[in-house]
Amino acid sequence: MATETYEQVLVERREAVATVRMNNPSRLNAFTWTLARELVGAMQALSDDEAVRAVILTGEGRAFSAGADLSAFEEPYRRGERPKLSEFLEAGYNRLVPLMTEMPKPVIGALNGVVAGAGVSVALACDQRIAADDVSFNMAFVRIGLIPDAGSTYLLPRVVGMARALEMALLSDKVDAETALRYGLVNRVVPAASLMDEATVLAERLAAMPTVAIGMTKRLFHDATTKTLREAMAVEAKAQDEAAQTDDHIEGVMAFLEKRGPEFKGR
Ligand code: T3D
Repeated sequence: MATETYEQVLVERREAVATVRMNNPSRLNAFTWTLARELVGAMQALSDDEAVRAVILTGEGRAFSAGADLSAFEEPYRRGERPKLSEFLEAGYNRLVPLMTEMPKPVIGALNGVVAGAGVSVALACDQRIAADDVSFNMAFVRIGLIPDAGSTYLLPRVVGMARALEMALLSDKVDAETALRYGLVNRVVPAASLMDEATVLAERLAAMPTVAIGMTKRLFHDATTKTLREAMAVEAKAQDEAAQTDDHIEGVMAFLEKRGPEFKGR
C-alpha cells in the first residue's frame, strides 16, 4: 500500500483503489483553503492515473466535513469587513465538484458522522454514498444566512427531489441515517465500525469492472439532464460506438460466450 500525505489530505493506494481522507479533524474537516486546494490536486492526480480504477472519499475523525471553515471568517468580520465568497467557491468547490462528477472512474463517498454545508455538496458529487449509521446531514447554509453552494442547488433536488431538497435547505434540520436512506440521499447505511470495510468492498468490486464504460456512464447520466430524450439517445448511440472499441467490451462478450468469468482490464 502506498500513502501520499498532503497537509490536510491523506491518499492511500491499494492496487486499483485509492482512498482520499480529508484530514482536518479538529475542525470536523471544514474546508480550509489548504484542504480545498489539496483535494482538487489529489482528485486530479487520481483522475489522470489509469492504474486507479475506483476512489473512496471519507473524513478523518468524527466527521466527513462540516462545510466551509467558518474560523477563517472571524477576523475580517470582527473588523467589519463584508466578504466576497465567490473567490473561494471558484477556486475550491467549483473545481472539485465537477472534477469528481466528471472523473472517468467511480467515486464512493464513505460518509462518517457530521456532513454539513458544503460537506453535503461534496458528498452529493460522489457516485455512490455509503453512510455510517451515526451520520448526520445538515445543509447548514441558511443557519448562517447563506444559500446552498458547491453544486448543491443542482445536485440536491436531482438526488432527493425538489420538495425534500427545499425542506433540507430551508429548515436545515438534521437528517439522520434512516431518513437519508428513505430520501435516497445515500445508497446504503452500515454500522459505523464497518464503514471503511464496506466502502472498500464496493470500491474493489467497481475497480474490477469495465472502467471506461463506467466513466462514460457517469458522464452520460449527468449530461442527459440538460437534453431531450432524442438528444440523449443520439449521444448514447455515438458513445456506444466508443464503448464497443474497448478491450473490456470484447472480453465481456467473449467471457459470456465461453461461459467463464470476465477479466476486465479497465481499457
Ligand atoms: O467561503 C465559503 O466557503 C462560503 C461557502 C459556504 C459553504 C458552507 O459550507 S456554509 C456552512 C458552514 N458550516 C456550518 O455552518 C456548520 C458549522 N458547524 C456546526 O454547526 C457544528 O459544528 C456541527 C452541527 C456541524 C457539529 O456540531 P458538534 O456539536 O458535533 O461539534 P462542535 O463542537 O460544534 O465542533 C467541533 C469543533 O469543530 C469545534 O471546535 P473547538 O470548539 O473544539 O475548537 C468547532 O468550532 C469546529 N467546527 C465545526 N464546524 C466548523 C468548525 N470550525 C470551522 N468551521 C466549521 N464549519
